Amino acid sequence: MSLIPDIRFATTSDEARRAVALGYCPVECSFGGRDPVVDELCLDHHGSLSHLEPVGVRCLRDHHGARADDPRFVVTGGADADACLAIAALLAWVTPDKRMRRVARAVARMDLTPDPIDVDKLPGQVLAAWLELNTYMPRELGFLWGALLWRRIGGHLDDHRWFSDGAVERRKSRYAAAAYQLKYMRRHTPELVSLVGSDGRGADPVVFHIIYQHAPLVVVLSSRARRITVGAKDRAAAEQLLGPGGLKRLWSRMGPGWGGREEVGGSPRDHDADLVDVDRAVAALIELIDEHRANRN
Ligand SMILES: [Mn+2]
Repeated sequence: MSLIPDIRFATTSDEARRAVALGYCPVECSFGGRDPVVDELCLDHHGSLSHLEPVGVRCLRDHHGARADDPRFVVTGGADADACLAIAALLAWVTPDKRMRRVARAVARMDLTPDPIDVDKLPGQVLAAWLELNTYMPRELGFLWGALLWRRIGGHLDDHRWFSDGAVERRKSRYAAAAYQLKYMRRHTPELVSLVGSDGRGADPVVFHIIYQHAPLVVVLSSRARRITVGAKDRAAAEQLLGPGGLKRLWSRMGPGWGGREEVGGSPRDHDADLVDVDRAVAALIELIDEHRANRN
């Protein structure tokens, strides 16, 4: 017997803080440039907390079942694999065994850098299945669905064929769809392309995998998640094109809430990104490339 969680979606940090004061557990509640809203579990890894690991892997290891008796959460932004796994682990909806911990580490890696190869190597194709079956429904529904998916999939690591066969087939067709999306790719410089996909799944790791065969720097708008991801093929490529710090130079130029690592990151979680943001990121990258080139000469 388990309770249906009470998930609140906050659109401002004040709203999130009010929920926390009532006892709701904040999971990845970052708003723009301000410090993330956290409680004693400290479940964020953005802004001033970017030194911490992603939240899913920490909840499974350190806080398993911590909110099983009080299933109230406050969230914001998109319902990604990391945030939803954190909620599922806090509810003890997944078992913290060796294989699930391995899945959680892969979720963490994927949260920090798109890596489609790892997804396919995981036990039972569970992360691949989660990514295929997640809906990214808006607001609290997305998080509820995502956490339920982890519960269903995570509880069936031994008996996974019912979903993994379907997931593998869908992934294959997604590679084909991603290749097709290249016709929407715009080239800005020899090193930089952008992609605003037709079906709104632009930020699919599969897409990055394919794009890096064409250019080392990419700006992608996922209209489904309403977020921009800026990626470099690897850290060396980012620093060669943009200078020491790589894309960190871009985050500071784009303004509050933009952030990430040297080779990958993107737009604020609480902001619905659009084409204007894509153009701004592209313009800033071209400037940075030119500046770094001028400095070297
Ligand atoms: Mn995360």
